[in-house]
Amino acid sequence: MLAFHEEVRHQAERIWQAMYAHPFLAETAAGTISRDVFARWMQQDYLFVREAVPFLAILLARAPATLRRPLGEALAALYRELEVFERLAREHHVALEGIRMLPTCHAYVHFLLATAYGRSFPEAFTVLYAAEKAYLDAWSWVKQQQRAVSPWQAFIENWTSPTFREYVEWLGHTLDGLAHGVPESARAAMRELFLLTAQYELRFWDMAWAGEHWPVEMP
Ligand code: MP5
Repeated sequence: MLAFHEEVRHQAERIWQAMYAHPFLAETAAGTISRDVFARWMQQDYLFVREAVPFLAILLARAPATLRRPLGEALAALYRELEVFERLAREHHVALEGIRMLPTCHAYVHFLLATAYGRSFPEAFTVLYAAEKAYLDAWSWVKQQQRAVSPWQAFIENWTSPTFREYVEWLGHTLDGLAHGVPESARAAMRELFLLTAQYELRFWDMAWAGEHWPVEMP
């Protein structure tokens, strides 16, 4: 029998395959991705990670006492990650200030915050697991495929480090425990949220790759 974290990942198989087939990841691995496309991802992901701070902080405040310390450490890791963005942005002359969220980034971030505030803790935790698992797998795929060091290597290393992998494994096992303690109706809600998060992950690569616009340009 599959553990719950394996079951949710398994039901999202088609989304994962679409992610692995995404040109953004293929071109990042091949080293052919254009600077402008990569810069767009970087700007939007910087905004995403900045808002992941309140998302995680709300989860931490609602967490059972045993989960507070590891979630607190994850929160501190977000600030180290923001520093990686800031360093690479300086090195590559990418602006991180004065950037507005594109529609997908905006929707995804608000989906995170809405689940953290409005859904049960196990449901919100599922969203955290899905987002982290998607990044671990996407960047691990890039790392496996790459044949030469990338100018963006620090990002590849960030989400493929043994520490990050262990964190995602811990999230998966913790999710199993949470799923065990709730009724089937809540597990169904968790499965649905995993899928939705995975869909947003895929959309995020689309947004970075193709660009996106609000319907009417804003001042
Ligand atoms: C993550 C991320 C990983 N940075 N961006 C997206 C769109 N999804 C997932 O989260 P973290 O907090 O950077 O590890």
